[in-house]
Amino acid sequence: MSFKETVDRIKNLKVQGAEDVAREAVKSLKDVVNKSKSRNISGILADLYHAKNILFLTRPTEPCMRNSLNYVMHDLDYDDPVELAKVVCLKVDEVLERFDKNQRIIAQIGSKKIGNGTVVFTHCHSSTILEILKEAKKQGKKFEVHNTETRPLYQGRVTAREIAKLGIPVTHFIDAAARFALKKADLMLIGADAITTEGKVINKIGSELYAEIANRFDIPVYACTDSWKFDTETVFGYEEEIEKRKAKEIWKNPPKGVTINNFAFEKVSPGLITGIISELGIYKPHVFMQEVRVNNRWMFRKHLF
Ligand code: RUB
Repeated sequence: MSFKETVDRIKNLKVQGAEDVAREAVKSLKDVVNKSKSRNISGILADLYHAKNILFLTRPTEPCMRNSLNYVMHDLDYDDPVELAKVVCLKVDEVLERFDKNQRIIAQIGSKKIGNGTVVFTHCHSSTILEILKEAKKQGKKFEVHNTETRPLYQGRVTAREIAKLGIPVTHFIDAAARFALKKADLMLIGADAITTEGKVINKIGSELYAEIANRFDIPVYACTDSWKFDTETVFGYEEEIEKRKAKEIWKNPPKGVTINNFAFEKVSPGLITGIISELGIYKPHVFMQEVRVNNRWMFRKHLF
């Protein structure tokens, strides 16, 4: 797929979910480096940086994409253009393999929270949650899932379809019925798009509302995520931007005088989160952040920003 096609697919939400967005974005760097018309290192690097900046703007609330691109682009200190292209492609493959490996680890850890008879509540569509459910099913556990439709774009339908395909019983609720869905649940599992330095987890709009309800019913809330969702820029004062999408996703022709607010995500306060399940283990948000720092020192080099 060409770089331009990738940018369009991410912008037009043909690809969704933080990790899939990051995967596609990072893969497109291969296209950039292989098709670069520049003959020297500085020209190729300029093409790569230009591509990175375009990708950054496709979806503002996606630090996993930013971290993945930064990983490929850091320490590209080569004299030979052929060698540079080779290293970029190798690093892209490394990032993709890392995502696969980490999802398997998160699935192993997360599936331990699911037992026979557990009712899991989830919202939106997260590839990470799907891997956890798949793993629990593979282990022979008999459990069911409650999920919400996730207006306005109905990613919850994608989730329900995939869960049903796995042979796991799933009951689908409209968003406003989430209290009913949660009342009978034992566990709330959500994905994450971003985690800030204050330990806030940013996920699909509705996530904090449902976490508040879960807390009221004493239902544990776990955010399940690759550690690369951590937004290092928040350490240096940047306020994670919440993506605001087009009004027409909610209402095509609203009457004059009606303002529509279409925030795609919301911040879940750390106090509502029982734990963050990542490839590093299960930690409270503030401990998670320390673990991310220790395990990903390259991420915190200020020159990347
Ligand atoms: C998707 C969403 C998902 C996270 C995590 O929102 O909120 O829960 O991205 O997904 P959108 P994953 O559909 O707007 O991208 O676990 O696959 O990274």
